[in-house]
Amino acid sequence: MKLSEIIMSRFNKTIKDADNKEIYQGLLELTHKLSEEKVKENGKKKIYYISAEFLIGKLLSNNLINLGIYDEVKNELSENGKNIAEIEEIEPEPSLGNGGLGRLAACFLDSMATLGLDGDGIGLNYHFGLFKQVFKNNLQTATPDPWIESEGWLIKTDKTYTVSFKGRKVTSRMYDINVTGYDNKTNKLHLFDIETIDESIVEEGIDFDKNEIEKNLTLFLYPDDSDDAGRKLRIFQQYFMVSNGAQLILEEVKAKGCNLYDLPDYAVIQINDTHPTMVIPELIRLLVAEGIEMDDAIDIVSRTCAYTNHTILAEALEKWPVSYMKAVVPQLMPIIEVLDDKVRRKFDDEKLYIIDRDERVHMAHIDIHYCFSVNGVAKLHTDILKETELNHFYKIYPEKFNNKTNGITFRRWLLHSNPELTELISELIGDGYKKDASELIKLKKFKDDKEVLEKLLNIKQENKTALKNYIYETQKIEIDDKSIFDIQIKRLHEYKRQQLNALYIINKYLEIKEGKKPETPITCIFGAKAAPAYVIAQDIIHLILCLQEIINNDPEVSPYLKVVMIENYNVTKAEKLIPACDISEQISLASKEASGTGNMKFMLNGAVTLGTEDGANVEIHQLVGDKNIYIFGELSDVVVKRYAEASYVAKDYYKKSKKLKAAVDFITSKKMLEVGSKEHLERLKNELINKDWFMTFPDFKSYVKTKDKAFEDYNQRHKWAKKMLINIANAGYFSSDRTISEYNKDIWKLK
Ligand code: 26V
Repeated sequence: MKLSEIIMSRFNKTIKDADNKEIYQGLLELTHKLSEEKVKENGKKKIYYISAEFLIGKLLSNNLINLGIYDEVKNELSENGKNIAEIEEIEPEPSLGNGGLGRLAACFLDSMATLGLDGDGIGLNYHFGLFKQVFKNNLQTATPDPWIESEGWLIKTDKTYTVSFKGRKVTSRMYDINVTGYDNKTNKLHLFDIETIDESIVEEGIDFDKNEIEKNLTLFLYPDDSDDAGRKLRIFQQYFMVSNGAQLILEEVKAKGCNLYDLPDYAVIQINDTHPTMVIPELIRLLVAEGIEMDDAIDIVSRTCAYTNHTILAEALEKWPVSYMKAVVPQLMPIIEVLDDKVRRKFDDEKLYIIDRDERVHMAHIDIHYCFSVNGVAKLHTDILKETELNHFYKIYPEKFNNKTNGITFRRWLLHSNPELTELISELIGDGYKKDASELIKLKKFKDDKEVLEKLLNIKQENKTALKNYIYETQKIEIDDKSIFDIQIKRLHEYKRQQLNALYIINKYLEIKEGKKPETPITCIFGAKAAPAYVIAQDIIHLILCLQEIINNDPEVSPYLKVVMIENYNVTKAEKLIPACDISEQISLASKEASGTGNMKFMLNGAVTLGTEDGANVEIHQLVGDKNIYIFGELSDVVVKRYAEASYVAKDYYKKSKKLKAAVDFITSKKMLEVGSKEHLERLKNELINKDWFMTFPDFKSYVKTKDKAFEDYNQRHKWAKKMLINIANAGYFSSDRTISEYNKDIWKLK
């Protein structure tokens, strides 16, 4: 089947005469057909990856690459005067995730299909995704982010299930998205939806009536949970996801002839963070309904489910009040009580209980007691789980704990997003690295090859120019493509410390004002969405937007320093930002970033990391060595100790350091108040001086020093290019193919 034939039969036109939209639809049809031909199952056991988020990004190019027809299609289009990049623009990006957790799930699906594993995703079909970020008056506002079109990647299936909540039943419908592996099979991402959804109930911004479950259940990912109705809605969503998932899984294994006692031989369920935890009691409930004894059902499910922890932040570990559970899913409570009772009979340590004395259900505790595997997502993170956060669990179940350092799919984050670099690498070491990423290490032999280093610098420069143009087109901000591109793109959260980066920028601004100019101009780029109800995160965005306005419009400073806050940061924008980056900001407070995956994407694209010894930065540091990374800040054991002793007093640092004080005071300076809101800026400043919970002040000095050193080193272009090359050469370890092979070898054990 050829594209020209599809377009002729659909529109009665040649490619030349068809418009971009028609070509896009033709490509959709072609891709659907080719990927559907590769749907197959290899064995009896399947891995089901259940996740509230799947941040899949646009799929067209990725699918064409994985199906091996990208170049052919691109050439055919260009012979007919069409540009594939313009056609890619037509595709809407689904915002079915928040950050790393959701993007990881998408990379994992790609790797499972690429490795030929039978592995399907199970999630929800949110009509408006997370939200679309729009800046107004230097503040973030949120609007719906629709992505579902009459023709797109979603395939409506004929599968429907009944899901019961207290006092009501709803009917679901399963939609599928094909997940094409690279030169391999096709798997499925199953997204469940409700038949009675009503998009029209969304009013101002992203507000809607939270009580009308039949109409609102799959409108948004992470609906506002600042009130009771919002929190209950999250439980409705989670149960809807897992109940559909559990029914699908049981149906599939039965169709394969599974006796339900043998479920673990047919299915393994990976629980991605705690959002899908209710799959455990739900499956137990369904097995009991099939006539299996409760104790046996618990045993079967415990041998089927595995749990991944993605954070040590206490506020992110879900604890649902028993009263909410009873109000939404009363059928699960008796089972959860049995699960808790078993724990209480075995252990007399309260910290291990599932239901605590405040009558809250600790979702992670259900996972740890009733899964056969518990994994962290980077070496340091798993060590902290074992030694500190989950130490009391590790002591009783040492055999369950294991590490699986995260990874990224190189198909999207190199082949698709950086074709020029891909071509250079292939020219130097052949194509083998596309299937076996560890081959990238072969690049090391070019570390002193001037010609290769020159080519690397040229590719980076081209990508920077492309980004400069993109930023101008989309946000009308002019930047200098000869400046250093320093980039921090990730969810907005205090622990990730965008505020530390902002303090550096203020410090640099004040220095330039005093006449101390950087040798090479600097462009500081941010991209981040903040949860609408997260007040301090909103204030930090406000700070960055105000700095953008002040600095970019200051004729004295702007030739040397610019600030850009990318609006509505998403996967598509990341694909343009990452290949253009010189310095990758990974500056979380040590111990708090479980892994990070942006750090890996930047490294693979030849950016040099400026970071703390946190998450996977530690592993990057080990691989590239001291000379090829900029490390600063307190170490995680110091941080953990400070929290334990509650010994940190922000004000002491503020009083002691003149530079720090000047930077913090600038937040509420006259200049800032001219462009910003007093309420937001004062609140942020007070928060920093009186609390600074994520300890930016103790790291300020070493951050400034290390960052300045990086900017200085950047000027030695060949030395810098060597750092770039060594980063790329060592990135192979962070392929999600490696991560998924480890999951399979140690946890899933599919043949
Ligand atoms: C969730 C929430 C939700 C409620 C508001 C506060 C809050 C704070 C943090 C989180 C984190 C949820 C878990 C998560 O997204 N973890 C990320 O997982 C990535 C993939 O493993 C990992 O690379 C990131 O380091 C980790 O933050």
